[in-house]
Amino acid sequence: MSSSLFDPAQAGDLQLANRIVMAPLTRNRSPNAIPKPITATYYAQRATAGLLITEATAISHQGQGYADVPGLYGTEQLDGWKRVTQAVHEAGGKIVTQLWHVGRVSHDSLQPDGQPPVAPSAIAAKTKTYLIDAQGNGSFAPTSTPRALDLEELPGIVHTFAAAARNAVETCGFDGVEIHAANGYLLDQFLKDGANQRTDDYGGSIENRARLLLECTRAVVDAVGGGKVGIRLSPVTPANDIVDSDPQPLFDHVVRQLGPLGLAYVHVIEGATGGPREVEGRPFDYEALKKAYREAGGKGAWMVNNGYTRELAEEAVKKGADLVAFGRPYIANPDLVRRLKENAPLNTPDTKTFYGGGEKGYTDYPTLS
Ligand code: 8OZ
Repeated sequence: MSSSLFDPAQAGDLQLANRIVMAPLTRNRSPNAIPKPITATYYAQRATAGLLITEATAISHQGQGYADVPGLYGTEQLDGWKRVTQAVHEAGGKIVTQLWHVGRVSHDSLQPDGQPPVAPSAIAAKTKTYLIDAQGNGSFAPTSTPRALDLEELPGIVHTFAAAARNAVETCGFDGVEIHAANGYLLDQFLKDGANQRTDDYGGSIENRARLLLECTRAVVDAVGGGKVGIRLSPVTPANDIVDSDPQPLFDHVVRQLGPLGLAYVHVIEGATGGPREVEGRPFDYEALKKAYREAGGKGAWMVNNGYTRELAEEAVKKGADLVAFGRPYIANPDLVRRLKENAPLNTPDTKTFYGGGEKGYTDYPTLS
């Protein structure tokens, strides 16, 4: 018998009550990178999801690329996250945090000592970041030109991913972590030849471009155990000005290497993040990707994401997806699981309150009575 969206599922060590996942969603409500009590309320309100994935969370100050996003380093930041995991667990939910290094998608003003952001190569992304001024007004600004990381700096990046994972699980009480290797951020920049023009062991061939991602993933697995680790990939998204000339063999290689690591799940953004599920000029075979992962011994849950409706999600699960992540619907519908189950109408998210602000558009969306 095929499964339904509302059936329980296993993802590595994580036993999930259903197959509906809250996708990571950046909300810019954590000044000084510290999650506030209201953030605990926000996630706890959504705890009926099979799994909550937090908004992307910087593994270090250097890994930060937007105003008021949270971090996974420093006592106050970790204390803030402890409040969140406690609230979610009290509400009966499961929560992992997303480990984030933005690479070049940042601004000098957000970096330690106002230095340029770091990247595989000194190529600026034609994209914008989000800044908040001293008066609290938010605005979008072009990202700064990065400097290329020295070869000697890369072990430090690997170490920082692992340290953040340990902080997340051991100190904050998260059920696991998700490595953000999507959407044109640092690990995706190393993967794709539009951003990586290195001539050392981390550039050129597919094996070389995948090296940093795989080293970081293995280090995170060593730190917290593979059954608590997921990874997010976006083979063809144009988000943050990222492109690869030949993504299929690149990502087939990546998942083949991930296969033996015993991961909890692989989270795949199909198409353009938050946009069309097909990207013109960038065809991709996601079934082949899944097959490559399974053939390499990958037993993790296969999580799909991007523009899923109730109908599309049910169909995906029938066809063998294990988990379906919902983004925007989760902003506006804390009780999304119930609404999908009852086929009830969904609240419409207010785009003006996506990034920054307080309770409005965050913790004040109504549930069904
Ligand atoms: C929207 C705004 C800022 C960041 C991503 C972390 O695309 C993000 C993000 C999304 O993965």
